[in-house]
Amino acid sequence: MARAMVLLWACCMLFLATANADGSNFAKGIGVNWGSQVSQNLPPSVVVQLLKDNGIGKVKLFDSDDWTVKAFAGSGIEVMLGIPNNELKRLSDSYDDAQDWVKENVTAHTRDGGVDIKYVAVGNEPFLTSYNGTNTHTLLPAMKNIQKALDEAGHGDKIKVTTPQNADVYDSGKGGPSEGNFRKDVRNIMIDLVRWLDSVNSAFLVNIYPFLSLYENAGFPIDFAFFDGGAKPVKDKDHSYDNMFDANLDTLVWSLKKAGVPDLKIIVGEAGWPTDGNINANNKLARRFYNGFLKKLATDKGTPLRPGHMEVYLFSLLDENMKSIAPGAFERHWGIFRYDGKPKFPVDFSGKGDDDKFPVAAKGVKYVTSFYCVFNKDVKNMSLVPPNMSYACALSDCTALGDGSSCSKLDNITTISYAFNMYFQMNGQDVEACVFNGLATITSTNLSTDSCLFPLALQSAGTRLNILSSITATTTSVAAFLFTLFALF
Ligand SMILES: *[C@@H]1O[C@H](CO)[C@@H](O)[C@H](O)[C@H]1NC(C)=O
Ligand SMILES: *[C@@H]1O[C@H](CO)[C@@H](O)[C@H](O)[C@H]1NC(C)=O
Ligand SMILES: *[C@@H]1O[C@H](CO)[C@@H](O)[C@H](O)[C@H]1NC(C)=O
Ligand SMILES: *[C@@H]1O[C@H](CO)[C@@H](O)[C@H](O)[C@H]1NC(C)=O
Ligand SMILES: *[C@@H]1O[C@H](CO)[C@@H](O)[C@H](O)[C@H]1NC(C)=O
Ligand SMILES: CC(=O)N[C@H]1CO[C@H](CO)[C@@H](O)[C@@H]1O
Repeated sequence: MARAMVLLWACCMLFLATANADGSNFAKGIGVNWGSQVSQNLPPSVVVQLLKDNGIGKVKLFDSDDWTVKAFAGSGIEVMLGIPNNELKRLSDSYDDAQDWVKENVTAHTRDGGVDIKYVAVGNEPFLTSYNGTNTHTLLPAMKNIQKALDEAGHGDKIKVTTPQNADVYDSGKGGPSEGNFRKDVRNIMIDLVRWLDSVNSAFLVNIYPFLSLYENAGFPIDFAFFDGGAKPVKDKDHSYDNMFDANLDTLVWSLKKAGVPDLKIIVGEAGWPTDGNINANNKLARRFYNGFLKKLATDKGTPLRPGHMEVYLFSLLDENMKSIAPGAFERHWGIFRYDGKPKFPVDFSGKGDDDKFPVAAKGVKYVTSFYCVFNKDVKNMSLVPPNMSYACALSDCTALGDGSSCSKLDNITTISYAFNMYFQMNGQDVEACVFNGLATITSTNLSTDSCLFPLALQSAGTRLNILSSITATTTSVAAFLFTLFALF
């Protein structure tokens, strides 16, 4: 009997090994998030090719921008469309609007050979406590309206509505996953929501971040954030957890059980590791996270309570230099690839665990000319520097200058140049953006160091965001962040 078990086990392992023999099937099942809060976008056609070159088969978007979505037609890449939180009220109030949304953003793309859409993600982490309940009563009605409109347009069998939730919608208490339950202030609505998802055969989409647990808790055992052992296991009933991801996902499984939908499908909407803007955000730890995670996913081992294949969207494809940094400076550095589609560290998307393999870089990326905006060395009176640097950083991205970040070791003068240059590049090298009362000048000299990149702007046909309007929302946190920088002067 024991021998039979061993044989059976050996045969399964062999099967797994063959199934992943070339890795391409595994990578096809992997998804990535592609956000667009950037000063200049990579063209969608370049991104589609980047995904294909790396064998990645799924993408999750945060909106349904027509220019972006149509680039995926005929690509073989499955697309999850997004609806931003600020659309929830409109779509919950008006079924007509939901119908129009489906017509314009789904039906228009799904003709034969069109875009392969399987999910519409309604809202993005709409129940974060920081939203003060703004979306509590609009989310589910908006989801129902969109699903009904999908059904009536004949897409309902193939395309399902879901909603990406931050893992903070459930807590585990002290006793581990089995004490899991939805957060008190949203419990009733979450129960309605998951029962509805179950009734329409959709899935629960959850974002899980071991990095944030480490960032928020000084005492968090760092090895527990990764997948290569070394952490003291957490015991819970019959199970033992040696990594935070599994424990967190099983906390959700318990919460679903308690809500009466133990078998509701779970998809991981976001999981990843940032590379800059914090002492624990760097290429080395990101590489450790992704390689451990992808190897684990490729075994189809799952978690103790949800063994088997797991559908996952990595966060994120590219850095986003205009994301809000209210949660932390690392927010703009989640990309597996840099802003320009160059890989940052080795990642083996085939899940075979080849720890030295770099992903394929984006092809055909066009930069503006090789000019940089730097501090003007003729300036003797430094008193005007801090307010101008503050201005430059508030309206661009200086997150790489903070403590423990990639550009924190620059000398004082190069630090000023870094700030001026970011403002200049994020404004598409507009000469007006390199004046600063005569404190700055344009040069062709590249001041980058081994660890600190002075980026060049991308040539972009589609600068979709207005820098000024979107930055005002983050000025307070930028000011707090700059306060540290100005200790320099
Ligand atoms: C389709 O999606 C886009 C981008 O998310 C949005 O701006 C637009 O309002 C949507 N169309 C309709 C008719 O709602
Ligand atoms: C939530 O409430 C806090 C405190 O009252 C406030 O500072 C914050 O701006 C509110 N956030 C939103 C999104 O309304
Ligand atoms: C530097 O400039 C400031 C502001 O223009 C001025 O008040 C200050 O006197 C100047 N310092 C010197 C040494 O010139
Ligand atoms: C600037 O220098 C850095 C570091 O040496 C290098 O990686 C980067 O490609 C250079 N930029 C350009 C435009 O040559
Ligand atoms: C650079 O800043 C440090 C404080 O962080 C200060 O001690 C030093 O004098 C500054 N150097 C120059 C050249 O201003
Ligand atoms: C572009 C910019 O912010 N320039 C400022 C530089 O600092 C001086 C003194 O504070 C301001 O007058 C400029 O507006």
